[in-house]
Amino acid sequence: MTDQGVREAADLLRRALRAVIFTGAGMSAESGVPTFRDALTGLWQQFDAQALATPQAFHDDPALVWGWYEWRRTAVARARPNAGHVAVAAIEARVPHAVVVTQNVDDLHERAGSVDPVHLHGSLFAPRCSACARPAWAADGLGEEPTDGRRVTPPSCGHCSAPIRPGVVWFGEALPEDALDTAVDAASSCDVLLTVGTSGLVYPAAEIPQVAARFGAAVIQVNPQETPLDAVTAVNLRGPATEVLPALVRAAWEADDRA
Ligand code: BJW
Ligand code: ZN
Repeated sequence: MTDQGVREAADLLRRALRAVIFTGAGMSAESGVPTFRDALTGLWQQFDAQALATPQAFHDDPALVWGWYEWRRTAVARARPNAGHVAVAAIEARVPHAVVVTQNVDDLHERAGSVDPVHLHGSLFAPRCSACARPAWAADGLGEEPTDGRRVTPPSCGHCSAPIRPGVVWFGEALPEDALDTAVDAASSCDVLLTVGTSGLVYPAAEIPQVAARFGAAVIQVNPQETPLDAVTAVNLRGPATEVLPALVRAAWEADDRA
């Protein structure tokens, strides 16, 4: 991250009437929530995505999949929003029309004060029936919370008795239509799209910054690593979210507040 890059990005944000803040797993990494594809620490380095994050996996071994997601849900419940989440909420509060679009299944944006973030890949906190799709959280209870990745038999739907499944989007599944429509609409009409902590490898979510660029928005990227989104990025801020985002907020607005 360079001072000039931060100043350029801050100018773009300060002038924006409409902004999209598009986030991925790197946003929550410094809260202790692992990313998927980082070398060494990424979930897909340690766990087999095909055996855990597909409809077939849940069909074949519901207790393995449910137990793994309960372990992750418990870990997220113990995590706290970081300074990056707080800065995102501050940007959202400053830009007249701002929307947070996240691929994350945690609730750290909400807990940092973001208003109604769009969850493209669902939520760890919204389980539903695998057959009739009725929400299951309050109605069916969840039993004990495991502290590791052991197998846990999922609860049964109070309405049709089918197993309850995690409310996340697995590989090969369609994204929630409302969420994707809202994200595409916002991306196609924004002045600035700020992408934070995503590898930009998973579709259709990775199209969101590309749509914004195609419709003339300036794309700002916050990521310590290069990504395929570099191709559509106007300002690249290479660094961790907890350092770059607060610096961006300070440069965009806090100097004005002191004047
Ligand atoms: C930091 C940082 C710090 C680290 N600060 N940054 C071939 C080509 C194109 C597409 C396909 C293909 N083969 C299959 C597909 C489709 C597939 C796909 O895209 N696969 C690709 C992997 C190739 N997509 C799907 O299947 C989607 N559905 C679909 O296409 O449906 C079609 C359909 C239509 C109609 C009817 C039916 C079907 C669904 C995708 C669902 C993705 N689900 C997951 C799991 C969610 C549940 C769970 O949590 O378990 O979503 S996979 C995982 O990846 C998760 C994430 O949301 C998603 C994106 O990952 P993200 O957030 O980018 O994380 P990482 O780890 O990849 O990157 C982290 C970044 O952070 C890195 O860049 C770091 O450098 C950075 N970082 N520390 C800032 N401190
Ligand atoms: Zn049901």
